Amino acid sequence: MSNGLESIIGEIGPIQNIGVVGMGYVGIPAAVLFADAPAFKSVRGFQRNSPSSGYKVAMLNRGESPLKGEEPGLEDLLGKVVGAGKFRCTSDFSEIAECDAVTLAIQTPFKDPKDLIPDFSALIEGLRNVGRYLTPGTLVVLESTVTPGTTGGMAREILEAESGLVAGKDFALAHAPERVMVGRLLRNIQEHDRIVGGIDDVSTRRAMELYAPVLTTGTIIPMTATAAEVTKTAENAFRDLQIAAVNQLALHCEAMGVNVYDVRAGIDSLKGEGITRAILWPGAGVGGHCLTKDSWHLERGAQVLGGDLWYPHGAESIFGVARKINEFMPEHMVHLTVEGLRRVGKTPEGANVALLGWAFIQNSDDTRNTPAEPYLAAMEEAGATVRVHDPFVDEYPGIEVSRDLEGTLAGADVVTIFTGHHHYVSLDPARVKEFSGREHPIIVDGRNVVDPDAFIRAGFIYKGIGRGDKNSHPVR
Ligand code: SAJ
Repeated sequence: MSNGLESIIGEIGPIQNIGVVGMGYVGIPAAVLFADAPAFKSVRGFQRNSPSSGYKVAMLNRGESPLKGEEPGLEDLLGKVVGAGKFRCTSDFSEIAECDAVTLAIQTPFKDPKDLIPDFSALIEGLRNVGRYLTPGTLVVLESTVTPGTTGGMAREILEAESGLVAGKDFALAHAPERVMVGRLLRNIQEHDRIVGGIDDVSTRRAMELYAPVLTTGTIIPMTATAAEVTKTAENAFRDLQIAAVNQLALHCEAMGVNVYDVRAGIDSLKGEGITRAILWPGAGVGGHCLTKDSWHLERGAQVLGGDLWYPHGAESIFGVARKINEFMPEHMVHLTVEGLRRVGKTPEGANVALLGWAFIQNSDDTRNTPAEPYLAAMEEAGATVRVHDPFVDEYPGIEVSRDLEGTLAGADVVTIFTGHHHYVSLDPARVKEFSGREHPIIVDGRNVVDPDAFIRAGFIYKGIGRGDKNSHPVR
């Protein structure tokens, strides 16, 4: 089947012109790195001209990045490749016909984790737009995280139906999952090893040709498309599991009156001899676009590809249970808040809560699936007034996010820290108390960023995730 494709690709020659569909946290850094590689002639960024994100086309063509958080090197590199005429953004998908390789970096959220139903609507639209203008010999790569079986299944079917071409015979198809984190997007693409999985060997080799020029210390790890899909979903499911394990430990440490961070340091000290006790950090919850859904993609893949499973799976699998524990942590933050208020004879009813940190991860503007949202909803449900502060986040649907820390702290009965932004590490208890105006304000630390003793000395009621050693301190 591949010889035909091999000869078509041989006639086209080395990959010169690339298309990247989806100008977001994954697509933008990938596109500028392809454009900066001497091996490639031109890169087009494809972005739908939608009300919510159409503005990105003009912004990118001015050499400006629409991503707000701190992204070292991205703005400069974007300016460079736009200035050199190697990168251009467009909403005209007919230009796909001029590309030798096209990557898709489009969100793949879950519609209903309970029934394991993903929302592939945006991905399907992207695949249709590519399929409509696909030409023989083109390589198509899915960078989005997908349910195992999607590349060789749904994606292939849509591309073939739209193009009239056959995958593996007329065009190449592969999965090369993104492995980026906000705050270090460029570095992650260059330095992490790249998993590349084609639906056949010719597709794998063509995809390796695409990614090799953008890697610095990273190397390419070739495998099948399905193995690549499992690798990506599983590496996030494992991370979620590791976080759930330390969150469970933190809950136990609170119950036993122990400091989880002492325990963590102790466990973490067992190193060397190939021993890795990779223990992560407990906290107020797990957010973002990845860990909150990739376990469900993995579980769905096992069911779709595996048929009738006789062993614990889905919500009963260890990955399902881990999701449950990590989703519980914002609820536990509510519990700590109510406990703190009870210590000064108050209830949430009528209480003022200053919620610090709306982004799902420190020093970023990324608010996807922020664990702060269920906390806010529960506190408001209980009759509290919640004001939100975040130094990076401009706006969020239905929530007023303020950059005015003092204004947010004014009159607060409770100060709750949800994100470990560096701004909160230097919170001064005396100043915070001054703004709160309460004799015994409550501080609930969901990321272990403040010094409990300093706040307790200043008359605060302190509550912290995993701080069993401090959570019942005498009131000063
Ligand atoms: N978190 C903890 N404790 C920890 C680490 C993280 O509570 O020890 C929380 C964070 O606060 C955040 C959430 O988990 O709310 C996710 O944090 P993250 O550091 O995992 O950030 P992501 O989701 O952007 O990045 C993950 C990474 N996956 C792995 O490391 C296996 C990244 O490499 C992936 O590229 C990314 O998912 C993705 O896009 O899939």
